[in-house]
Amino acid sequence: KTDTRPWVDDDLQDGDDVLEEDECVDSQGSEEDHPQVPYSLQHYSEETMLQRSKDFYKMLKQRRSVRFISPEMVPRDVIDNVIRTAGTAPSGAHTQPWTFVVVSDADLKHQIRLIVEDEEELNYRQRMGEKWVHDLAKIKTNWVKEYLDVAPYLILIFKQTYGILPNNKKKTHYYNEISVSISCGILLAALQNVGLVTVTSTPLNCGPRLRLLLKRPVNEKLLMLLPVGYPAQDATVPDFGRKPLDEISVYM
Ligand code: IYR
Repeated sequence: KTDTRPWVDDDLQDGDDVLEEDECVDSQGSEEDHPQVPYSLQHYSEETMLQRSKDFYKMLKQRRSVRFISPEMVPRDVIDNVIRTAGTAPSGAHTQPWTFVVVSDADLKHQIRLIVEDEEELNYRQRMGEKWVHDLAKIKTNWVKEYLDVAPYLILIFKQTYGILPNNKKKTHYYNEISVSISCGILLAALQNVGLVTVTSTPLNCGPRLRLLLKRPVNEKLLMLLPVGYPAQDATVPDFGRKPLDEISVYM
């Protein structure tokens, strides 16, 4: 399978977007449509670079997965800008294969909660197995997801496994999973930048039901579900540290 589609990464199990033999896949755009244009970027002094690298690190090292979210409303314009920022991510052949579904409606949030808790209970009790559940003990997480009702926004990120061209033919979305994953990483940084919290959840087996609930087309698969808001007053997180530089890097 991967012989003919080398952009599919086996490790990511990103091969479920197989196109049937008889389904036409058109090529897309050409160099003429996108001529090269000049590009330049601010060239900071080394001192400024050092300061900026420290400041950015300081901001992002405060990011934690927070499961206790305040119901306080968050300005919609902020969420818009965070998603715009996520949409700047690089993507395979610039296909931008992402859809961000933002849910604030209480009723819809509750329906999402019912689906997630229904599947997660099965995950914890049956699908995940003893070892996995044991490994999660330190995070003190279970299938009860109160934050799905409480958080002012739920952002559900879908990867478009292929696109639809104006002529109705399928457009190949190269590396769609890693492209959308990078976009999610940028989204997490953008949330941190404005003082909002989330927890990266990838609800096992919930994708199809949530896709139908949210009326998303069949080419879209749920990659991540992020509850977004301010941290609750009494929020807590596990007392985790992070690996030091010399454990995560090798310079040669
Ligand atoms: N998706 C489940 C279980 C879970 C799995 C891992 I790996 C985590 O780091 C945390 C939770 C849940 O959200 O509860």
